[in-house]
Amino acid sequence: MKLIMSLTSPFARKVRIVMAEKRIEYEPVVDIPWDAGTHVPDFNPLGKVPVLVLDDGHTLFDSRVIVEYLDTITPVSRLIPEENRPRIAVRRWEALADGVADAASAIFLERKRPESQQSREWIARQEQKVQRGLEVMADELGDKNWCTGEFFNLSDIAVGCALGYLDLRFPEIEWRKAHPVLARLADKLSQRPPFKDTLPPAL
Ligand code: GSF
Repeated sequence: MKLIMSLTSPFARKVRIVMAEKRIEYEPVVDIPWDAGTHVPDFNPLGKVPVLVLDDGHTLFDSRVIVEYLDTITPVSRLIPEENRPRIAVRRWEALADGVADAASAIFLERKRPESQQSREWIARQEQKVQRGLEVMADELGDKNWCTGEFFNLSDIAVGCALGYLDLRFPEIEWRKAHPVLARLADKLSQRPPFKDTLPPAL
């Protein structure tokens, strides 16, 4: 199996952590979607990473579909509950975390444009999504050990990747100070080897 990825993508990191937690072997293929010679569109018409390329050539995207597939191919470390209500709760956490990462990624992209072409309104709109998302994450985590309660699962991986992406791209957003419960979770996650081994390279 090949994972087409970038070292900074929070969505690719989520997949890489799932693979490590479930002991799934894969070949990483770094391909930056914005590079002139990228081959990402040949594997994903949406031109986004991550993309999982199976041994028979079949491709899977986006990261949510990839992690759902990975959780089904081996019983090692189940990360998505099978029962309906707990499963939906985990997927909703993943949607919230991925949405924060999406909004942060949109700000990062907008800031790559020439200053005169950047939309203040657009950036402000995305910043509000990030802030509201962080508030809801902190509120719903509360003093629980993990996002959905007593067990570590995909929701914690998704939240950890979104928070790590904010650290990478927006150190000025002091989410640890604003939300100590998120800082506690992030510190616990950062001790896990899959998180240590996928830390984005310091820019
Ligand atoms: C989002 C992937 C994505 O935005 C998923 O896999 O969950 N819903 C998708 N990837 C970015 C890189 S990064 O911000 O993670 C990407 O590949 N952008 C290239 C582009 O052309 O937007």
